[in-house]
Amino acid sequence: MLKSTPADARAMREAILHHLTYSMGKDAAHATRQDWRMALSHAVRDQITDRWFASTRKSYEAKAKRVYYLSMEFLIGRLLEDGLVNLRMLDAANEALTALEQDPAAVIADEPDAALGNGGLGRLAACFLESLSTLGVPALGYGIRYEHGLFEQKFEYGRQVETPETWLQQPHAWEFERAEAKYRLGFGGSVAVRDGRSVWTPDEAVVAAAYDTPVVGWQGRWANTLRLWSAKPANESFDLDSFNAGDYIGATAPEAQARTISRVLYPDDTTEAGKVLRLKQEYFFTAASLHDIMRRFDSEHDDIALLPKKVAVQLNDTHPAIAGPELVRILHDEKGLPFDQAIDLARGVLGYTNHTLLPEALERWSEDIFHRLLPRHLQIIDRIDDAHAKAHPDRKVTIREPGTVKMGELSFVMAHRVNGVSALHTGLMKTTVFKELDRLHPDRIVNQTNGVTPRRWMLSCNPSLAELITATIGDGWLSDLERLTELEPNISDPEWLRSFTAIKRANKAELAAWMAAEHGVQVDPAAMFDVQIKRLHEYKRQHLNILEAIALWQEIRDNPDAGWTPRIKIFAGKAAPGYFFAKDIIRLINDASRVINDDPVTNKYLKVIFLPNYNVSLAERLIPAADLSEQISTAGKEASGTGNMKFALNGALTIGTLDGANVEIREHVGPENFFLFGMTAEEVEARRRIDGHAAQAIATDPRLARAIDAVRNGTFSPTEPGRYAHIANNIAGADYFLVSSDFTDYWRAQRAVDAAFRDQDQWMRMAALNTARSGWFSSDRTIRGYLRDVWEAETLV
Ligand code: GL9
Repeated sequence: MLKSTPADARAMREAILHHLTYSMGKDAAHATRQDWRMALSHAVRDQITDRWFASTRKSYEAKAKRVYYLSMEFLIGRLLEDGLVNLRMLDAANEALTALEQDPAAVIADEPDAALGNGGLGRLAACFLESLSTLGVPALGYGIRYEHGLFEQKFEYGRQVETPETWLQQPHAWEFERAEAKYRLGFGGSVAVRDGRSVWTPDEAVVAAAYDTPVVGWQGRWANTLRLWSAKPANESFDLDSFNAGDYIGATAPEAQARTISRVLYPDDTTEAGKVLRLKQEYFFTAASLHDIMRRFDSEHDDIALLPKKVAVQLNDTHPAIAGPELVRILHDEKGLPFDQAIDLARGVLGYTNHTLLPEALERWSEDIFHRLLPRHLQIIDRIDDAHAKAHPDRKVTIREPGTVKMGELSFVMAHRVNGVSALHTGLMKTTVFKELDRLHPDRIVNQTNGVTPRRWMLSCNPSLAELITATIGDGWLSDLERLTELEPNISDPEWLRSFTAIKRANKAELAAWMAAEHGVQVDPAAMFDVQIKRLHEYKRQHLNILEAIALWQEIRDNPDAGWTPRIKIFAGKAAPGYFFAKDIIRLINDASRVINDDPVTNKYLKVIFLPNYNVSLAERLIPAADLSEQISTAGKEASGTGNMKFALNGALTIGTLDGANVEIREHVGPENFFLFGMTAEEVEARRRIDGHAAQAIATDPRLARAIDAVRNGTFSPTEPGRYAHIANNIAGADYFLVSSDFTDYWRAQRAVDAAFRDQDQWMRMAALNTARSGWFSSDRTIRGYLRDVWEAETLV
């Protein structure tokens, strides 16, 4: 047993060598980079495990209320560096590895990115887990252990090509398989009434097997568990008869069938295919989690009425919405509680977070599929709907409609609190999708503006800036991010500002060197790094950004000597495989970048780069090096955004619309340190009602007209001139996302950005003010808000 704490390099070195020998079975002379990475991971894991046990013991001793975060997605990225940073062992590890003649950065980067999420929703879940541990809240995250996370993206001739992600094919040290935590779950079958009780007899079963990953908080004071479920066949013994008869594939079919459930993360929730499988995934992880939660509750308490006092279950969007009827089924059908009491208890436990108002993302299931997979749940949902009708005779909203089950309404009715993720979004929930339900339950909707963990999104990804901050104000900011305001007086000190500027410059130089080495593109670190990184979606308007780049390119060509501000436009992001318009936007950006970057007249001033395979690790590389953060969604569409917060925290200025959390970011950093443009959510609604709004906008802006023409006439696709005509026609035609109508003001704001960037001192002051005033956007603050307003739970450290 290793007793020493490897905070010093010598102890760390011993721990690494110990694990290299006894966990990896290698000696240093023959160890691969992966062996070193695993040995280091084990050394760190030992430290985490002790703290993890201590936290679990404390939670049981205190009989504390536990918070359960149910999410289809946890976009956790790499864990080794996170662990090293939170345990403050990074320096020791660096020193130890160097002494062992290993490159620490390469060893850390050897870890596969756990990409068990699509975007903001999944990354938020990961930040929340880290903050729950930092704050010492007894909590578990529950999700699915997908064999294949989000697809990998490559470009072929500018086109997105998807290949399967295979994170589990490389070893990692973080999860513990829990042979004892297995639950059998049913699908299909029939419901019979016996002795007045409904009994569901499924005709298909799978087993959910638990894999636990410890999540350690800042300074290792607490660690919680991320429990991911893997689907296994209910009947482990495989079909020996088939096998003996020579049908080797047939013999493994039942196993393959069962495992399908946890095979892949859905690349979005709008694809038609695989509806049945998706509903199975949702029930699978939700039901397994609830059984686990109830088992833990029953082992600690014998009064079921205590449930809402001891258990808080948060539904991350509607994906786990089946938790309502499943909990009612457990309490009523299995435990024999009266139906109304079962509903009340379940509602006392459940909270629901809405993450989007986009109609296509608000889940609805066909009655047919539901009936086939979950016949008892459908009956329960009907009774929930009836009970709601009885309590509110004048209600004008139902959970069920002929042929459909509406999961948003179900989640709302079954939760005691429903929250939005930014002030604007929460307000819009009340006036749009949940208007009627808000009228019936006026206290149910609350706001919890999103946040991000400063441990990963500053300390780990931007160590030099973190060091400057700590040297200036001490390290209290890491657990109390609003203390960053103490930086403000220093910003007027020229020497301090020079340090701040030098760090941004060095981060940019590092990114430039990486882009040259990995992607063969040369950029000048003195140019403005203008970054838009997020999933591809029309509402996020990457096409507005590229249209502005095209117009700028044309303008520079016309007048090359007008003193342009050099700019590198960097894009990254994945499009859902079935979202063809979004994929065409990627291709357009790639095609345009080739033409623009090759233009000797303009490429001193403008370059466009689309980096492939955006993921958490790439975000960690880009954000510290950004000057300008593009947050340009059509107002009313981006529920919050969280990238916007990471950029501001790392000293990038935002160009953005009044959408999602941009509104609150602007209020915090000050309107003079934020480049605002575009219509408000209200103006957007009014504008859409004007016939020919796009044509009107184009008629008054020749720059816009010319840029759209270039897209339409094949300037960027000379071998296939019509390739992008449909994009041009969309922007000039129906233009639902109002690219044309916001273009002129976007152009104006961009030129204000150019002018501001030319005064580097002033720009850097503004950048530093963004850092100093972003403290409110810590996920610690968000979690405190949930604890107070939704979970009514306490912290134990
Ligand atoms: C999202 C919203 O679109 C974002 O604005 C928000 O910041 C996050 C977290 O609350 O949730 N909702 C949603 O469905 N996604 C979000 O990012 N989508 C993905 O995660 C792909």
